Amino acid sequence: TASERTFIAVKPDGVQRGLVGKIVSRFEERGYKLVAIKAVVPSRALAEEHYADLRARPFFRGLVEYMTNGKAPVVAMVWEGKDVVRQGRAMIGATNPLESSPGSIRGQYCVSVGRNIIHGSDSFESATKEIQLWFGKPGEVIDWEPANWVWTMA
Ligand code: YYY
Ligand code: MG
Repeated sequence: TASERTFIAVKPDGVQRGLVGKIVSRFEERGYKLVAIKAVVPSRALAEEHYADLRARPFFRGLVEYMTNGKAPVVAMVWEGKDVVRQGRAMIGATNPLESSPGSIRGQYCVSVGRNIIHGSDSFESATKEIQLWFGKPGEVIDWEPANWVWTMA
């Protein structure tokens, strides 16, 4: 599998609960490369576009409200490496934390589907769309080579 990129975001509940560092560490320690990161209170338009496929669901309004109300920012990131879209989803765990395996991020740190602390792109196509949406300005995603990359990627 060639190196690819995915969009990962710590949601406001994860930021409020002080879990940003632990989540970043998991991706770093696995061997992924951080190529973009920022704290942002998304506009309603951004949150609605991000979750556009869920527009008709009953929880949509509440989801957008909680993502955008500014009680804490979202920490938006782009991670790069082998199979990172699929591996990122596996590391995050099932949407409902009560179904997430205990070793996953949701399985370790949360219990409520409406406060499941983290987002990860569900496909290569979603990742491409989400990276453009959250980090669309030139220079926001940074190409760089970790000194130990060859030891991780060989
Ligand atoms: O990709 P993932 O976050 O695992 O789940 P989605 O089905 O894309 O739903 C996005 C988001 O919506 C989920 O992380 C929590 C929220 N949500 C909810 O509040 N209640 C549900 N029954 C399903 C999803
Ligand atoms: Mg999703």
